[in-house]
Amino acid sequence: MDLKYVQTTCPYCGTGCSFNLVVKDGKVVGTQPYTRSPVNEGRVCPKGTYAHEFVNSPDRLTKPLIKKDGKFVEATWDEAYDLIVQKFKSYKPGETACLASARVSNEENYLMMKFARAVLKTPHIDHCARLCHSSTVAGLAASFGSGAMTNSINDIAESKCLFIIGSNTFEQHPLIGRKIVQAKQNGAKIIYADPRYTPTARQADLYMPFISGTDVAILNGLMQEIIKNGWEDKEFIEKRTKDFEKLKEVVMKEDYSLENVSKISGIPVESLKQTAEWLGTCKPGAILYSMGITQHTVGVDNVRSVANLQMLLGNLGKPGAGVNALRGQNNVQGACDMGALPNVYTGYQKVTDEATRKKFIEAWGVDDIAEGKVGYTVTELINVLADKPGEIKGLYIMGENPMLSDPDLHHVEKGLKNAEFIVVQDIFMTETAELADVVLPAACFAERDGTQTSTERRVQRWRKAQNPPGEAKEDWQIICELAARMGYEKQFSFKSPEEIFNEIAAVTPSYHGMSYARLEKPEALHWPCPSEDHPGTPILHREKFATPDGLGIFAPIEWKPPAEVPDEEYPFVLTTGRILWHWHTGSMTRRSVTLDNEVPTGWIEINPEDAEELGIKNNEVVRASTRRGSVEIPARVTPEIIKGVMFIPFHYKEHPANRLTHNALDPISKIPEFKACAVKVEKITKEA
Ligand SMILES: Nc1nc2c(c(=O)[nH]1)N[C@H]1C(S)=C(S)[C@@H](COP(=O)(O)OP(=O)(O)OC[C@H]3O[C@@H](n4cnc5c(=O)[nH]c(N)nc54)[C@H](O)[C@@H]3O)O[C@H]1N2
Ligand SMILES: Nc1nc2c(c(=O)[nH]1)N[C@H]1C(S)=C(S)[C@@H](COP(=O)(O)OP(=O)(O)OC[C@H]3O[C@@H](n4cnc5c(=O)[nH]c(N)nc54)[C@H](O)[C@@H]3O)O[C@H]1N2
Ligand code: SF4
Ligand SMILES: [Mo]
Repeated sequence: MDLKYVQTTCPYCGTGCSFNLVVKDGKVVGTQPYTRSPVNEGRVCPKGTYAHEFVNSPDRLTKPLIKKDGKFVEATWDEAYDLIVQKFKSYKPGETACLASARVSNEENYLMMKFARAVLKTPHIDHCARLCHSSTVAGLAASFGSGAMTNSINDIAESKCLFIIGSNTFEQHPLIGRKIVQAKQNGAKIIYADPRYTPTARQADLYMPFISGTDVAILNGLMQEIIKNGWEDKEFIEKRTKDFEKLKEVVMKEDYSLENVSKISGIPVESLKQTAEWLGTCKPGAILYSMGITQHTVGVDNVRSVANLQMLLGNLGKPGAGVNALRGQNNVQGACDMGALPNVYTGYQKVTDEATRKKFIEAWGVDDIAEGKVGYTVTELINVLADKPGEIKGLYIMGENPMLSDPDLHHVEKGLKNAEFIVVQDIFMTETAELADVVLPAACFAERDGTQTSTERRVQRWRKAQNPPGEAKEDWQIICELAARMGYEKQFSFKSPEEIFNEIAAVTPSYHGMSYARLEKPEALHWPCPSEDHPGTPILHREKFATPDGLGIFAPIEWKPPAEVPDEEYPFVLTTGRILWHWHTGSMTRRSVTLDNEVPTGWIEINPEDAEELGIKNNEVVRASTRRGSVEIPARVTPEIIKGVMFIPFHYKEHPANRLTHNALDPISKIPEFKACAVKVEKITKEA
């Protein structure tokens, strides 16, 4: 028997834990702790423990598939490539769009970005960060000049006060949850605000349930109370920030008195007072947030309010402090860093800057690339496909499943069906792949080398443990082979992920000093790492912010309700999200026997008082409807959700939450309002 251990990083969440894959006779059969990673020190959550289970699933795609007369038939790679090239060559620049993937490596996202801009010459490239932290990227860039998590994961344990709002850290970033426990053991106060009493709430010294969509009001109220008590950091405000007076004008309004905020949010005045006092007097303090803050039509406003609060308290640029936006997918930070976004090249270099465009034309050795305009975001792309048929004709989707993950699935389906030609590159036959014309079988994380960048900007290695199944190929190889057939062999002549990484480092200032050799050590490197002798940067904004004048910018923000609020017909707020055991659209975790056995079906959480009014019992199958559609789904009647709000996890294709959600977008970040829309719930009366 041949047994080996291959160290790699987890393919699930942005925490970036490491573990060993156990390889027996050439096949991945299990995981074992890798104790030298400073992130998780050998510990992992259940998804990490069972990350091997989907790898050799019998459902893996093993051959290219071409749809003929509505049915998929197996094809050779040559046949698949020929068809794709013939179609893609027939479209004008801008008639195609690419979706990159937070599931694949930096190298592969970089190549997808290069393929879109240099080969297809389209400005339309984006990925699921749009649905996730686009509000963070836009909001923090406006406040601090840079849109990433400011501090490191280990740093969280040093905090004296943790304010967690809109992040269910213990289920969604479990090994960051461990740092919360460590901070608590070190005497930190833990404050948790969330409409649901989640496993994270159980760790809190103070838990504040509230109505979804009232975050700005809460944050403004807290700032008013802090200023009234003189708890603001006057020196920090004076030396490091500007526009404080503008902030004050808004937050000191009567609208944001604790009494008014209590009425809007449902949080008792006493809890708000206690929170303000702990925030104001227990320093340094850190904020942890995630989708509860970002996924709103006011997502950018929410993020800027969080930034306001931390600047007010002087909680930036030092250990134990920070605005810690917990990035979701394993490599969503990296996919953004690689420029798989419609407005930037790698390292957030703007596409509208002509000098930057020239730099990439030269670096890539091409005559021309996509014009220097901002392309469509994922959410706009779906709207264009649905409402202006013919404008976008060809789609290349790598490692995303919008037919379950995008808002308002009827609308998504209409859009995708309007596309003339769709290529999906995935490891499984997904709901989206079903609508494709060509499906390309990809290798998974365990089957390739590469790098991924975690939420704390730490760039870490993936290492190949087994060969891909059947004829599946690594994503980077597929893109290179396709580009070569499109006439760009020279520009895509990479022989290994390391060669691609070296090109990334050359064109990206924040990755400039990185190489595979330097990433070998267990702690790897945090960007920015501008030169070969630079140690990397775990904490941002130490001396100054990344804005042109180095000052952080306060933004006066007024509270606005969600785009759709409850009324007589749809009397409750629907919010959606995740659970510990499953991952998004379930393509991987629902094929993981252990994980799927834990929680094999979805539900809608309903407060007991609401359930009683509706005459609904625990476990009864009910109909939940919004203006977009209906699902039949078991009710979970529980006091763990605030009255007036209901929650559905979006993992289950049997009762897809996104048939109900709303495609209303934040005007700046274009993120949809996954966290609040109006819903009604009815008993299903059996017909006689
Ligand atoms: N197990 C597991 N872990 C994951 C994922 C997964 O699918 N499964 N996905 C990963 C990804 S991509 C991401 S982005 C992260 C997301 O991580 P989180 O943001 O922590 O997860 P969510 O469940 O989407 O939402 C977090 C919380 O927001 C609360 N919430 C609802 N409405 C509001 C509101 O209006 N305001 C506030 N402040 N809070 C509200 C919800 O009750 C929920 O507890 O998780 C990552 N980790
Ligand atoms: N209602 C509601 N909807 C939401 C959210 C919410 O909170 N509520 N959250 C949103 C957020 S934050 C996110 S990030 C999105 C996630 O949305 P998606 O990214 O669309 O969801 P995933 O299920 O993670 O899809 C990833 C796909 O990549 C495939 N894959 C995995 N590994 C590889 C690989 O190595 N190569 C290739 N080619 N494919 C691979 C998987 O099989 C899967 O089909 O969902 C969003 N949708
Ligand atoms: S916390 Fe995240 S990175 Fe760590 S093992 Fe769990 S899913 Fe993987
Ligand atoms: Mo996400």
